[in-house]
Amino acid sequence: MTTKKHLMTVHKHDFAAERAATSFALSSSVEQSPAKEELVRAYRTMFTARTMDEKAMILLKQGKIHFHIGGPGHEACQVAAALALRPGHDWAYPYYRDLAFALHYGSTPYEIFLESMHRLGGPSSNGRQMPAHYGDKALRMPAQSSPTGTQFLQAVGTAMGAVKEGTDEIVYVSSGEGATSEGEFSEALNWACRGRYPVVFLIQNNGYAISVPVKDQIAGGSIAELVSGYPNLLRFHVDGTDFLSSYKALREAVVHTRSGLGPSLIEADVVRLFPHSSSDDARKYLVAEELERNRLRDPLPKMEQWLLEEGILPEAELDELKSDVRREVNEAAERAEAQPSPAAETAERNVYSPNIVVPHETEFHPAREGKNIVMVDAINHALHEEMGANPKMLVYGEDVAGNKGGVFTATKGLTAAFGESRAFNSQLAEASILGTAIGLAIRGFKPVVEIQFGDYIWPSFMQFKDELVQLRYRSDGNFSCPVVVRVAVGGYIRGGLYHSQSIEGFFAHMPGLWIAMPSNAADAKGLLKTACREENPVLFCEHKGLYRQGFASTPEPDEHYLLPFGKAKVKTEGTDITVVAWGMMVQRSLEAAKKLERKGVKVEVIDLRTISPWDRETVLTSVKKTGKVLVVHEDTRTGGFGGEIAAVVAEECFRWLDGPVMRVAAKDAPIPFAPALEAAILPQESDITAALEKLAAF
Ligand SMILES: Cc1ncc(C[n+]2csc(CCOP(=O)(O)OP(=O)(O)O)c2C)c(N)n1
Repeated sequence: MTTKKHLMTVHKHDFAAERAATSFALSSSVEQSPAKEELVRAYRTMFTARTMDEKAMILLKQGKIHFHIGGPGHEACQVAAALALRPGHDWAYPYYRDLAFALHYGSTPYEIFLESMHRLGGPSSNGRQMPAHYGDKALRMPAQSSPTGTQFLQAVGTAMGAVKEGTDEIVYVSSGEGATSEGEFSEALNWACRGRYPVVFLIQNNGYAISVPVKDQIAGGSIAELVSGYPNLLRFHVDGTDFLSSYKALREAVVHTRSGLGPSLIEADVVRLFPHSSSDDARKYLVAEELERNRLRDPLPKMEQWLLEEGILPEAELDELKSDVRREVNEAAERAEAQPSPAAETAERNVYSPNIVVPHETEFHPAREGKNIVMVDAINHALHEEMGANPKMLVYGEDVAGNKGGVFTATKGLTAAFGESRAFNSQLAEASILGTAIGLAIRGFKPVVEIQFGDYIWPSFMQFKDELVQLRYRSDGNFSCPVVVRVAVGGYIRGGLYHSQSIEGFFAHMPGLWIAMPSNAADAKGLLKTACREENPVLFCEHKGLYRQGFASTPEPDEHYLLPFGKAKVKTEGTDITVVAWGMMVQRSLEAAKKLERKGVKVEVIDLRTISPWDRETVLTSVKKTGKVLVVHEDTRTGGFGGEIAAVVAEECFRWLDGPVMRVAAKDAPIPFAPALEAAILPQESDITAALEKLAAF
């Protein structure tokens, strides 16, 4: 074998020169020192945070709180960040160690103790989230979750929204150095740098992610160095235990980012003076000398010393401040403890929005006479109409923009009609699509995004499960993100293992999410228009085998036609057996029903239309009439949504049943490419007919 010479010229990037030009050195153009009273206020917050962390450990021992994750050692850079921002104008996505940030940004010790003690009235979660997950609507601080790293893309989405609205708001997002190893961090930086979006990333490097040292986490040991190749990114690497250095960097970053020049990243070297959390014992992985070294870098005595030396805070005033803060913290804890915890009856509140925007089907008027429309065009028209009606609606995803209009043309013409700011391409990253959409929706946009294939939705799974469907719940209704995710699903198109999957069963397992799966053009249009108006997040499954299918084409409903979620359609009435189906399986079931009809068996076929919520009433009423039921779905049998329907029918209709509750579904296998193999795995009309014959015989 001959060794090929490298044919590519590697472009050498002069990192050293670029670094000198764009970062690390602080410019003198920005006012760099806060006023004296600001310095005292900053110290007061740092001391308050520390006192609260210590108090939390006492409350923990007393059994009054059950978990604590504190920020001792991180206070200086956090307060510096809050001081540099404009609370209530800017947006903040703090992380669990950001107690000092939250306090200086406007949260009070009382409010934070309410959350630590899961009491009513906390501004973040009303007793739903664990302690140290900050949030407050008035402060534009979305109630935080626990996954390390999901906050980055949401922050980028919120920043995109600021640019779209032409404001000078910026978005603060923070994490430890460990969280930067999550892929979403790189996706967020890429997106923020591509669009010069106003995000300030504060990475607080305390040397450890629980027990994992930086050397096992970050190539080269510094995240500010590692990201040096990103264009438009202003970077700083500072001593985060030093308030003034931190403030100078944060202030310059904020001024730069607010002026529209692009995002900034500050790596603040800090120390973690407590174990990772109250469940951790740092002595298992930190030697005594290191603990001592960390103690010597404690930001609090450093700041205190400096304030004394500079004569900014004389000793007597310092002592008074400290006793004041201690009293304030103790009182706040006592007041919080006296508040009630949420009642059990409220446990299911705000899983879904209580407000149903489209409760009934509107009258069907055809858009034009005598012509059918295929499903993909009906979807396209729904998007056009809804974007026209709602200036806050955005459409984006992979390949959706311009003349291409998506790989299935569902978004054709949207960029031409509504401009690049409202219909645009995303980067090829599904978590990015979801994460940014959440950040946009939080600030009032209506993102209707596209995931190209259900088979590739999985990188966005954590944004779905832990964020999209839980924000309303975890903030007890204070925040929501009613994003619509359109996704092409399903098989029978010779798409092989990775262009054929059915996904609704996985997503049906997510309380908080609505799921649609229409079987024809008119339903697709009516349901998608509803999805664009509703307040719950929606997964809109579009069967790509139906996009241009003749039997799924229908007269096009006009722009006023809306179909509610949770209302099934009885496609053919019958008295002997009920079939429950959705998506591609509706047509197959109707064909099978015709065959049975010829044999004198009257089959009632129900098109479920939406999986979540699903129309129990129509299904149960039908089964009580027929006494027999067959659930048909394209997804694999085990764990498919049919199991859920079967279980409910068994529970609710036991007395009416004259035969076993049966299912037809795909075999428990991937979907192969070769025609004979594909046909052997996916359910066929003959399988449905056979199952109906079996049921009829009971
Ligand atoms: C996605 C995800 N994986 C794992 C965890 C468990 N976890 C919580 S905090 C943490 C370490 C984070 O370290 P770092 O980002 O450096 O922040 P630090 O806690 O050191 O301030 C881990 C692994 C999580 N919350 N989310």
